Amino acid sequence: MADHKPLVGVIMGSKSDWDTMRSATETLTKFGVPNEARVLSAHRSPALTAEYVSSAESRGLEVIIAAAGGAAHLAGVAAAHTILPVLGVPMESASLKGLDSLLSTVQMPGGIPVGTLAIGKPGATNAALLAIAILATSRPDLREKIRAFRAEQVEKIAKETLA
Ligand code: RP5
Repeated sequence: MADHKPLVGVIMGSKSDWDTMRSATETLTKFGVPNEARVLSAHRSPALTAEYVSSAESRGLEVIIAAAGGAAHLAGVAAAHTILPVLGVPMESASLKGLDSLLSTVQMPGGIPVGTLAIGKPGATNAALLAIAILATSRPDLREKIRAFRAEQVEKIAKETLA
């Protein structure tokens, strides 16, 4: 993409989420989608989080991906501060394996939506793919890249052999 201003903001509650959330930024970058990643906590840095999300639209971001674990409020808080689509990724947690994160992220009250993906890396990757699909509604070049990616998956499966 000619313009390198970030289109997708990937935020996460802790640096400990980064190992998982790399999958989101790597996927976005693979599709040539400019992105930025930040640690922002709904609980530990609420004002910074509100400031980042409130200014996201005016800075040119079109989608926000928000990852958090445990009492995972980041995606919901982000959605409360912007009309941009917010995709939530529940992080796998040590005590409850991410079920806590999943329920905290997915159970939004009617009126403020968060599109919630799967727990952990599959969710991080799919959040990026969904963000790309959202951007692709008005970008034919991205639509072609999604088609090519889907075709690659078919080709890979078709070639599988079992010993
Ligand atoms: C959440 O608490 C973060 O998103 C992370 O998944 C979890 C644990 O954070 P750390 O204690 O590892 O910083 O806010």
